[in-house]
Amino acid sequence: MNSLNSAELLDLYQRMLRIRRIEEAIAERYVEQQMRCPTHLCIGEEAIAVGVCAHLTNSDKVFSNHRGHGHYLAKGGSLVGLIAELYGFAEGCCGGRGGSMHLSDLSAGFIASTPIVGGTVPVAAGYAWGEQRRNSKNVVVIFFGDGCFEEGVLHETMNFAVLKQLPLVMVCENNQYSVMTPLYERQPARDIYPIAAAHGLQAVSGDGNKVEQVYALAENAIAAARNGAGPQFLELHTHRWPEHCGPNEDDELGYRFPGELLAWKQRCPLLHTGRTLAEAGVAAEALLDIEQRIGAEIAEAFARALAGQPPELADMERHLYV
Ligand SMILES: Cc1ncc(C[n+]2csc(CCOP(=O)(O)OP(=O)(O)O)c2C)c(N)n1
Ligand SMILES: [Mg+2]
Repeated sequence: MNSLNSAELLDLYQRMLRIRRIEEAIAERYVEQQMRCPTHLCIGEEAIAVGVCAHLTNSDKVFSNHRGHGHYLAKGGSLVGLIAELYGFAEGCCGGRGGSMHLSDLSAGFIASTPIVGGTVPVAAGYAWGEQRRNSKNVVVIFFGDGCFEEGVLHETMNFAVLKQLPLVMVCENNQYSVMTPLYERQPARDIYPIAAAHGLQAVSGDGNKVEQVYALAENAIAAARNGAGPQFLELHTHRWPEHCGPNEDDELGYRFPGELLAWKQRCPLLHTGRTLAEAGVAAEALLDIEQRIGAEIAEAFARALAGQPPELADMERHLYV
């Protein structure tokens, strides 16, 4: 179980399960057509957000992309703030103006997510430069996908981050797909992380569905970035279960190999960690108890969020620069 004891692993399990159940609840409610923003769920990929963010303090910073709910929750973002944001209510973390793909919660150190692929990457590097210039010891983490690795700005950012030895941890969630196009139709057959290493980042890869592996790799990377060793790169292999955008599964569309989704479901991060916990002697009741507490928390969060209101028309020009 690496350096994690059962209590620590149980805590990571609880965090992953919470994200899974929240995403499932969003999917269930999404079909009611009251959440009017495009929504990219991270079901199947929870271990990465949790294993990385477990090492971050409140003053460390996270940037994310279109698939950001898990990153936001793992960094300590408000659940009611997230749900209200999806409904477009003023109580949302962005005042109901952002929706699923534009989350921000400065009090949680979750600076921004945006759906422009690669859009937050240079901003995260700029933020890391600011932290460095302030001698803050804070680390900035940027989450992005394998598709984002094809954006020129990602490579410009890696170059600059190495030049300045920024306290930046770049986390590539390699789920093998950009929308419906598989990696092998977009990139030559090779790993991604050696290209980051060629830019001069310290780069490693691992199984993004094994939270203990993510935790161990992230522990090293975050400590190194914090201690002035320069930017770090993690390529973590995983798979998204639902359709690219929306609440459903889409395996019938046939862009995955037959059986591919099923094979990834058998590699479910929760199943894996649940098994490890059982082997370590953690009682099934402990997991059931967690399940019940999460269920109650989500029900209450939806009730609180749904009591919200859309932003006032009179506030329309607030938060604008000009
Ligand atoms: C610059 C840009 N190009 C294209 C798109 C359309 N788009 C939205 S998400 C996405 C897939 C990104 O894939 P990846 O980075 O691997 O993230 P994943 O969805 O797999 O988590 C694309 C192409 C976009 N939003 N921005
Ligand atoms: Mg992808």
